[in-house]
Amino acid sequence: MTISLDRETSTATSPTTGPATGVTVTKIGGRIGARIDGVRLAGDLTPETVATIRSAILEHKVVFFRGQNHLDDEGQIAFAELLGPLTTAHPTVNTGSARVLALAANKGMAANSWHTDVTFVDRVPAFSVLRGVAIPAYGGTTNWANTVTAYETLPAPLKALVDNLWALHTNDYDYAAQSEKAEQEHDRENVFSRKEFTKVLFQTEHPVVRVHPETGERSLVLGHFVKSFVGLNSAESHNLFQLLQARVTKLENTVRWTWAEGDVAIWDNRATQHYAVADFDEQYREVRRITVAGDVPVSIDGETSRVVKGDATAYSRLDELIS
Ligand SMILES: O=C(O)CCC(=O)C(=O)O
Ligand SMILES: [Fe+2]
Repeated sequence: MTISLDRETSTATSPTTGPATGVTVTKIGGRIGARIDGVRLAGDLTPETVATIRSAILEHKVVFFRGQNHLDDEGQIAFAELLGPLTTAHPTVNTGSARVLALAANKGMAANSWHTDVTFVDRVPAFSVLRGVAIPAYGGTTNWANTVTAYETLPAPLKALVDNLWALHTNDYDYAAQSEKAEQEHDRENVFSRKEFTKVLFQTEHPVVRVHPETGERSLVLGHFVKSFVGLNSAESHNLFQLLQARVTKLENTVRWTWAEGDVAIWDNRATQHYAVADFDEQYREVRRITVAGDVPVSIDGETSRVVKGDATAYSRLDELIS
């Protein structure tokens, strides 16, 4: 297997070269996103290359690799394991593999609303590694938002409001409020159903502001799994959620990726939300996700998230985490 670490790279777009030779990290948005070139993703990357990739993810929140068409599920798993121990594919959904969540759709998809992955459990994943397997000729882009800059740019009164706020997250969230035809789409062949998604009920209270375990940055923990804010009624929760989410998803705070087959996106799930756009008509689209385990969020005051319902120990282990 060739690892093209010593490849010549262009400096035309002023990329910053990391300590790993030939690997370039090129920023693609003001607040979020970078493309990494000069790496052939695999399980045998050098520690320097892994460190360069990890620090690029932590800095830019989502990174993109083009041309990783050599990867199959095993290769994707072997690479993802370099970032830390993996979770199972999902706490409730099984798409035929212990580690791989295949998101396949030819009409709509489950991910066309803003979310952070799997926030309904206590141990929120650290990283998601997503590979483009079948990409439609148009549409089907994915957007990411930076939840650290969303927090940092809040005006002082809103910071004061969220600093002590907690939210209840659940996998039995309000689907109808997120998508006009969610039920129809979820019931289609190849798209996992709401019934499967909620076959075990999880509820967790997370601080709305968590302190990132690796960077120390504060980020907003919101997204579509939020059901309500602790101590607020549902109307108040709804209004406050809209206000805060609008801060997260403001376009200047996001980056949009147009996929090609063989692309890999990796995001820091502790510092982002994402949204896959369901605008590809009847075309087939398939992406596959491997998830790297993360720890239990900690508030500014040092309090950890509280499980209300459901046991996620089979999904993800808390020992052996790299961070
Ligand atoms: O389909 C996509 O682009 C993203 C799907 C998603 O939300 C995920 O992989 O976590
Ligand atoms: Fe997702």
